[in-house]
This record gives sequence, C-alpha cells and structure tokens, in this order.
Amino acid sequence: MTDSSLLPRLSRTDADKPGVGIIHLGLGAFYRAHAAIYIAEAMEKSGGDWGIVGVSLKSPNQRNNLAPQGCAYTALELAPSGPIPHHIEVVQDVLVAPENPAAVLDAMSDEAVKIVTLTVTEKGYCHAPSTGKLLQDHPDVIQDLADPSAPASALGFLVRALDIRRQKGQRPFTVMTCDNLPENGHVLRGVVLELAALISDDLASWIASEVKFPCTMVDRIVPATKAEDIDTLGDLIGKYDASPVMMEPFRQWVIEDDFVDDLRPDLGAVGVQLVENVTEFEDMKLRCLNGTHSSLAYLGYLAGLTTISDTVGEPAFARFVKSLWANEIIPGLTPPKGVDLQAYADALFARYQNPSIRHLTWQIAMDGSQKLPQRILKQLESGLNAGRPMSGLILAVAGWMRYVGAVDEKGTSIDVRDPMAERLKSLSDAADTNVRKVQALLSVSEVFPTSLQNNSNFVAQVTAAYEGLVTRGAYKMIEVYND
Ligand code: CS2
Repeated sequence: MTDSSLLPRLSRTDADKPGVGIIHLGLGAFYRAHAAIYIAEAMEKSGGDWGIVGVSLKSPNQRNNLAPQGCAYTALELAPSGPIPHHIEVVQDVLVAPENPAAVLDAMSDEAVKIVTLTVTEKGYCHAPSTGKLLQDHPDVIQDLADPSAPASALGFLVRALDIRRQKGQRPFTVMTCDNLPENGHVLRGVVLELAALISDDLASWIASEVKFPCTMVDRIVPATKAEDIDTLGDLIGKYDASPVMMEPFRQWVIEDDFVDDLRPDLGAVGVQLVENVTEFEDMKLRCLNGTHSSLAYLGYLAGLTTISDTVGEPAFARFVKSLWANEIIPGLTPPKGVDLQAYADALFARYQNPSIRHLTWQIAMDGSQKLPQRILKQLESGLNAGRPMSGLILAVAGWMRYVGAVDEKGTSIDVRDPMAERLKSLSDAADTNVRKVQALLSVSEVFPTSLQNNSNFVAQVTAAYEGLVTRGAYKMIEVYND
C-alpha cells in the first residue's frame, strides 16, 4: 500500500459551481455519504442551485481536510463485488462556527438559502431524550441566549438566523433534520420554539407559523473512515483524498414533503421517497436497524467482538438478532404500506454481514444515553404492556448498563464516549451491589421514563440480566437467551 499523502491531491473538476441553496449544520461523514449525494444527483438530473455550504459546529478538522481539495471528496461504495469510488463536488465551502459565528449567520440569512439541513447527532438537540424538552441549563443553550452574535448550538444558529430573516422581512428557510430521532422534525421544531420563546414571543410565533420542519428517515451504514482506508483509496484512484467517506451500497431517504414555498431539489427523481407521513418508516428503521445495532454493539463489545460483521458472524449472536426482530420488534410495528417487515429484517441481516464494512461496535456504542430511549426503551415499554416476552431487548439494556460502568469482562477499562459518561460511571461506581448499580442507573430520568422505572417486571428482569452479564459474561447470556 502506498503512502497516499505522496500522491497528487484530489481536486474539483467542475468549471461552474452551482449556487448555494443549502446550509448544512454538522458536516460529518454520514451526511456526505447520504443526503449530499442524493442532492448532487438531483441537481445533475434536474438542475437547480442546491450547492451546499457545510458548517462544523465544533472542530476545524473537516474544513482543514476539505478546503485544500476544493471541498471535493470521494464516497467509496463498499460493494460485495469490490469498492466503487464516487467523486462528489456538491459541497462548496466549509465554515467553522467557533472561529467565525458571524459568517455562519450571514450564510444562513442569505435569501438564496432555502433549506438548512442538520446532522448534529442525538446530543446536538440539547434535549432530554426521554421527554423531548429543551435542557435550559445546557452550557450551549446558555451561550445561545447570552450572545446573539455567537450562538454555540445548532438550535442557537437556527433561531438567530431565522430572527435575522424575520427582521429583514425575508422568507424563512426550511429546517430539515437528518438525525436518527423519532419524529425528528417535530422534536426539532419543539426545541427551536422553546429556545425562540426564551428570546421573543413574536419570534416564536413567526417560526411556528412560517417555518417548516419536515420529518425524515435516513438510512445508510457509514463506518468512520480509518487511516488505512485513505491509503487503500489512494491505491485505487491514484490521488490523495484527506477526507473520503466509506459507505455500504444500500441507501434510503424518506421525507415528509413539507417545504417552505415548496422549494427543494428534485429529490423524487433520484429515488428519495417523498411522503405525507414518515412515522411508520422512522419507527421501522429506528427499531429494526438502530435498536438491533445498539443491542449488538453493547453485547458484542462486552463479548470481545470488534465489528458488527464479526458479531453477526457468531452463530449465537446471529440467532439472537433474528429472534429480536421476529419476536420482540416486528410484532410491535405497523409496516409502512407495501413493506414486508420480515423481508426488511432479512435484508438488514445481509447488510450487517457485509465484511467490507468494518463498523466498530465501539463506534455504535457511543452516546447510548441519547440513543437508548428511542431505539430500545419505547418498544420495550409497549411490548411489556402488551404482555410480549422482551428478554432480548432487556438484556441489551443490561449490556448498556454494564458498558457504562466502563470496565470490560477482562477488567480493562472501556473508553466510553457519551455526554453523560462521567455521571453514569460515578452512579455505577458508588453503588456497592449489582442490584444497587441497576437501581442507580435506572434513576437517570433523562434516559428512563417513569413508567419503566416503576415497572417491577422490567426492573426485576433487567437486574437479573445485569447479574448474569457480570457473573457469566455476554456470550453466555446470549446463549442462555437462545435456549
Ligand atoms: C448506528 C447508525 O452509529 C450508530 O448508532 O446505529 O449510525 C446507523 O449505522 C445508521 O443509522 C444507518 O442508517
């Protein structure tokens, strides 16, 4: 393998850049491998000025990598027949919010911008996942309110930019979230309105009546790019790309077709499903895919397994995940029209098996406090209420509890990445028995709804599962579940 940094740098090829119509907050790999590609294809097919300016809300890394290559990058499709590189030029510029927040607000308040998209991950919504309410004591929210010219959170930028447009008498932009939250548009609208109301009631009511927040379901598995991926790509394309994205062939995007003044790229022409209601698609994807991803991530990691394909490569884990779909998840779902949920689950299993996708269990295990409620706890609650056995998802919750204790089955410490990591670890450490550790973690009301905290059947089962994980280990507990 060549050291790819010695190769010529990847560069733009287009002579005429399209105008900018979209600002994207949180320019990570997922967006560049998913929405950005659909948008590029829609422009290629039907035209329009839908170029994207990306905004990094925290670090300058993405800008530093992309700017020297004119913001062009490679999306490497990891197909079973071999990798296929796609050259993408839809991103026109990258701004770094902490360096120059005014430039971000200027870009967002340019009337040519019709849509602001977001991938800021679950924690970027500054809300309590169990209730959906804004955390008014969140440091970023405090900063958003303290200085109108320098917001910190995505919500702060949205509210301030919308206020500028309102005061100039301009039309607002559509706000479209592409994060894995149920009813993501409604959640975002809720926290934006809460924040706006802390600034001005007039602003809040203008946003409520004029701005659109379509819900979306997004899907494509995009493992983090590793240093060796950059060199492998260098061998393939003969160029040095400092910021390629790795992606599976499968992709899906379902959008509630509700945009300010109906202005959007021609996404329907490139396979995006534009529908009236996204809820059933979101539930299907969040529960079948993300719910099992998180379950496999915690239990697989504890069992010493590095990637999702390694994990489902273990027959015991393969049986486990298939049973989660068949017995615990699908029975609680209403399928979107025309979708066969068992076929959807079978296709997911095949996606998980793709050995070219080195998707780390550790990566998916990140931010569990923000993911568990919508991925696992909601369906657990309704399944238990309906009297269904839910012991597999309960084992996954116990796996999360063991994981946030931050010591693995060999006694080695785990690098837990989660905004609540410290609090969760100290709660677990301060309790002296397994029963008390489970009680302490269950008391975290940002994660667990009262209905589950007070459900004695759930508490007894999760405690037994936790004890099983401590005394017998994750692998054995998966086997016990299968028996
Ligand atoms: C994963 C998702 O990291 C995670 O939590 O579950 O990023 C998942 O790969 C995507 O939602 C797939 O569409």
